[in-house]
Parts: sequence; structure tokens; C-alpha cells
Amino acid sequence: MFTSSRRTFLKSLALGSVSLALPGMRCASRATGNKPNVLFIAIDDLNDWVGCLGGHPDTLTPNIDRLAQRGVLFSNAFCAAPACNPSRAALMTGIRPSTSGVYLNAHPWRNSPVLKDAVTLPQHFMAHGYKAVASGKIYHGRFPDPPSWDEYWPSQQKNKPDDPVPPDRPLNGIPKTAHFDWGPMDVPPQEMGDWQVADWVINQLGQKHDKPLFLGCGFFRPHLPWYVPPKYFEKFPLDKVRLPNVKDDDLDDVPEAGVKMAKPHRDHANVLKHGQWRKAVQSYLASISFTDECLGRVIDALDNSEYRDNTVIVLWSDHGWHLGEKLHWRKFALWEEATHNVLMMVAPGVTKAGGRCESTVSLMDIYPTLIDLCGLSPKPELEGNSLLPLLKDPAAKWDKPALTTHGRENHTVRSKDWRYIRYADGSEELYDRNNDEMEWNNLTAKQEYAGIKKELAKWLPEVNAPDVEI
Ligand SMILES: [Ca+2]
Ligand SMILES: [Ca+2]
Repeated sequence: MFTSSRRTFLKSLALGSVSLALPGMRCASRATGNKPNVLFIAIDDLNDWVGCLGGHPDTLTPNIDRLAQRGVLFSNAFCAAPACNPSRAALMTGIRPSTSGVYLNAHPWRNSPVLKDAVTLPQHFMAHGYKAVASGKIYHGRFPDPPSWDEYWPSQQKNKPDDPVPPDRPLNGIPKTAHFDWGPMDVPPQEMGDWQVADWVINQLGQKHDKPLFLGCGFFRPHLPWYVPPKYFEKFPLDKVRLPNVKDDDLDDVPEAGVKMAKPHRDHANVLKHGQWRKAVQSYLASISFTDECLGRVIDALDNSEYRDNTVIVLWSDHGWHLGEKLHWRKFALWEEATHNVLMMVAPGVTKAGGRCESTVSLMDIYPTLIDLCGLSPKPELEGNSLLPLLKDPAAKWDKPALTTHGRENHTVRSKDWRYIRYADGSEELYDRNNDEMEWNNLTAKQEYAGIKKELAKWLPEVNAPDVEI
């Protein structure tokens, strides 16, 4: 938890912005009487390899890019935790991992004494007269939350439809690789789970609802395994795919706790040994392209529906992904690739088209922002900050860094200029974002940066709750 003086300041800021929100929302609210609908779109494991964020020169995301263009794109958004379950539990409850003790994918988040009776984001909407329905992955698969929804497809217990899998696995030739696998799978896109999630959401948008709608749409790709139909692979000819910029000795100045997160002798060694790096990048890009097409179908359906002009749209991904940077793969680390994610919002009557906000913001901020945008009652216990001032003016002053936690007492603080990491054993990293965007040069040992580290360390949480019981 942040220091009491800072919390008090933030709380008064958030409350102050509620009154500012109401006049702007009148136009958005007209069609449903008094509340705008919310289209809440999650994309699993999507890093910044989208056109509008420029994370990879070969990526093709026309639909994500056109949605970003329609409102405000947060180009420096970071997750609360670089793993599905803790990131999503924090976003949906508004409570940080360090407060709840929900740090890992294995942690059943309702077992946390802090989250046991927490009112989740959709529950808060239901308490204000909304109908909350969803399909696909919003919560982590193992821990769905039926109290959060009026209705779910395929079901309240099984939130995500199954995907087809190729008969002969693995496709990448890495032994015992489990779902760390990739390659084209010859099925029509209609057989993919995400396509069916989009179908269900599109159907909801075609119906008349007697209450304002909180509509969740959770896409699973580009989560592993990267099996998508061949046409998406054909967009990225293998010989033209560019690999990430990786420094072979990058981990030499990283403390042991960080090297343990990178695990260079596992995934990275396997990928190199089996000659799969380029194919992996191609497969991730193909998976992103597939999901982008699913998203485009949903946005087109919204635009052809009666909800087009009175719906707030939020699109987020739950964390980033490494594809070899720092000799690391997957999420589960505290560097830029794992913690930087996609976040954009469209709020009729509030946002203007083409907005781009470069301030450091957090997925923790979504819950309080939606409260402000939809005029719900404030929840002072939430640990994020309403982004309403930035939605109105993306250049508005904002001096809050973003905090990400991976496992108990391992944190990173990301300001516009710096990334500071402190591990549970006290070891540290410091990167100068303006001169080292790949985070290659750990400056922590240099005495001249002691003051900067001290300033950034003020944002570390005071409480580090014990792990929840499994
Ligand atoms: Ca994820
Ligand atoms: Ca390095």
C-alpha cells in the first residue's frame, strides 16, 4: 500500500473528478436513459507488438489500430502483475497483489482474506442497475467468478470455449514442450474459440437489453499454444520476419534474482537448439493477427448496433511477453517486455479521436476510471487512479509511476524516465528509459543515481501480504 499522505492526495483527486465527469457523459447516456454501456475487451498475453504502439515492425493489427484512433491510446500502460491470474484479479478487484497476497497463477484469488468479499468491477456495475454478461477469458481459467456476472458463455464455470488442436504435437519439435508450441493448423477460423466468443458478443450487441449493459469479451490468443489457421501465417513470410533486438550478454549485469526469472537455459536454449526463434515470432504475429480480426468483427457489430454512440469501450491486455529479449520467453518477469501492455479507451462525449497519452498508467486504473465514466458510487479502497483527467486531456499533468509486482516483494516502478526494480533479496536494477529503451545497461551500482532510486523506491508498497493459501 502506498504511504498515507499519497493515498489521501490521490483519493481527493479521484473524488474531485466525479463531478467533472457528469456533464460530459450526458451525451453518451442519452440512449439508455442515464448510463452508458460498457464494452470491456481483454486480450490475453498481448505485448506491445501492435501497430499503434510500434513494438514490432512486421505486426498487422488494423482493427486494434483503428480502435486506438477512435479514443485515447495509453502508450505507457503497465500491468499490476506479469501473469494472467494476479493481473486480472488485481484489475477486476482494484486491489494490488501486495495487498491481497494474490501473486501467482496458482493462487485462488477469492481465498485472499482481502478479496474474499471484494466487490468486483462487474459486481459494482450490477449493483448500479447494469446487466453484466461476458464470454471468453476475463478471469484466469482456473478461477472463474460466477458472482461477477448475470450470464456467461459457454458457462459460468467454463468461461472459455475449447480450441481445436493439431493431431501431431508438438509442431515445433521441442520435446516435452507442453503448450509452448506453435504452427499453422488447418481449420477454418470459425472453429477457433475466440471466433465463437466474438459471435456470442456480436449476438448480444444485436439484442435489445432492458438494462444498461456491461459486456465482457475475452480473447485468448495470442496466448500459447500459437495454433491458428494457415492464412494468418501466410501474412508473415518466414524469411522476412524480423527478430527482436537481443544482446547476448544482457544478463551479465542482472542480479541473480532477475536471472532466475529469465531462466535462459530453459526456453531460450530450447528455442535456439531447435532453430525455432523465427518461427516463434511468426507464430506470435499470426496469433495476434487472428485476434485482431476477431476484434474487428466485434467493433463492426457495435457500429451496426443501436449501442454505437452510447458505449464506453475499454481494450486491455493482461501483461506483456518476451520473445527472447533478456534471453527470456513468456511473461513472469519485471522488465519492459513483460510489464508493458495494451490499453485504450473510447468514451463518447469525453474522449476525442486520435488521443495518445504517454503518461505511465496502470491496469489498476481501469476500475476507478469506469466508475467515473459511468457515474457509479466511488470506492475509496481501490488502489488505482481514475484516468478521467487524461481521457479529457491526454497531455494533462500526471506524475504517478506504475508499479508491477511478480511474486512476493519483487517489484518494479516505471516512471516516464526510469525503470527501477527491487527484488525480495534487496538486489536492484535501474534503467534510463530515455537513453536505453531495451534496458540493457543496469545503472544501479552508479553512485550518481542513488537519489533517483530513493525517489522511485518511495512508490514501493509498504505492505507485502503473505501468499494466499492454495
Ligand atoms: Ca495472460
Ligand atoms: Ca544488461
